[in-house]
Amino acid sequence: MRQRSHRPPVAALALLLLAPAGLAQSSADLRGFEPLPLGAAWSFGAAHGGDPWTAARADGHAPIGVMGDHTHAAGEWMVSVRVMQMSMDGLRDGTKRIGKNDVFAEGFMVTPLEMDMRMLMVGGMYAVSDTWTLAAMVPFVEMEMDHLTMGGAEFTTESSGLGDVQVAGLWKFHDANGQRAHANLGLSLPTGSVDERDDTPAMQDAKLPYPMQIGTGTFDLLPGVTYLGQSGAWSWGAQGIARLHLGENSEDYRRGNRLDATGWIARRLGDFSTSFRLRWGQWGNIVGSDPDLNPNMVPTADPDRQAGSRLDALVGLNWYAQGGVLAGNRFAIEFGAPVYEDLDGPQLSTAFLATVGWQLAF
Ligand SMILES: [Cu+2]
Repeated sequence: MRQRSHRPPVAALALLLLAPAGLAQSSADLRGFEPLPLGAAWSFGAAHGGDPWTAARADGHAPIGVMGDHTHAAGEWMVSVRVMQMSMDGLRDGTKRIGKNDVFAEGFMVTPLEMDMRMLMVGGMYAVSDTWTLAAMVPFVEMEMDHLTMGGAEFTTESSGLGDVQVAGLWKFHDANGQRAHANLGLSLPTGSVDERDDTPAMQDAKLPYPMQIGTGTFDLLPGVTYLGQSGAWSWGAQGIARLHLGENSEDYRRGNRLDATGWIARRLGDFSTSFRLRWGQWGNIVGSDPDLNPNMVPTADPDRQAGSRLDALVGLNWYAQGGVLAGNRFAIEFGAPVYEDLDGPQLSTAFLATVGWQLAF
């Protein structure tokens, strides 16, 4: 059902700017088990005389699912590799679970059943100065979606290839008293395909619906802000990033803008650290439509059934090797699942998310 229009990008940007304030508030709730002066750290420039923020600890990088979370010292390089998996299973309309027969009852001939997305993300960072770090990320994406037709036949479609390459400038504008903040000025390039095809029972080499396309097909602005703090064995951070799609792609549409806001807290334990993170994402419907897709066939082909919002809870483990041949290498894993999901459905519901990664600065 199209019950609601999602918020416009202006509201998204306002939310983005409020994200760090929102974390500050939720952090106050954590003070019950926080033995360190976390609360005192929240006002920028507060003169509590803490040590400067440092990346040289296991929790000196954010949970591995967060991108563009830190800047580097002038002249420093970093390479990273991440493998991410997102699995969707079953259907939802609004916040309610629905069954496959509910999709057929709405007049669709086909319903999606489940979907897996895997991504290999290769990243590079270079700090041209202590305030400016440049970053690039190159994703390789692989997706598969299982379907059921009204007649009872199951089939799977697949797509894979180079995704949208991202470049970014990270501008550190605050660094004092164990706290840092930087602006994320990112740009996504339309290097990923928006013309993925596969065979379906209805048609050979059919255009795949929107969620199975690898790229956005548009240049996308990724403005954001990141805040980091450390005190004793604890660290925390928050990041808000919008994704604003510019223009229209070669298939006559552009994806709905999206906002991601996340906040985390981490505890250092020697060369290891553990983290807990919440991530809020919301995204709009597609503007325009791909003329090759029939929106009455399957909900994934309907430009007005793509919007949604989701809150994920994730736990992470980081290891920053300090000795031996692996000295300086970081290994990290993060795993999570939605705790809230509201979809302009019928849409596939997210079951879990996982990221495994390696990072090395030199
Ligand atoms: Cu880095």
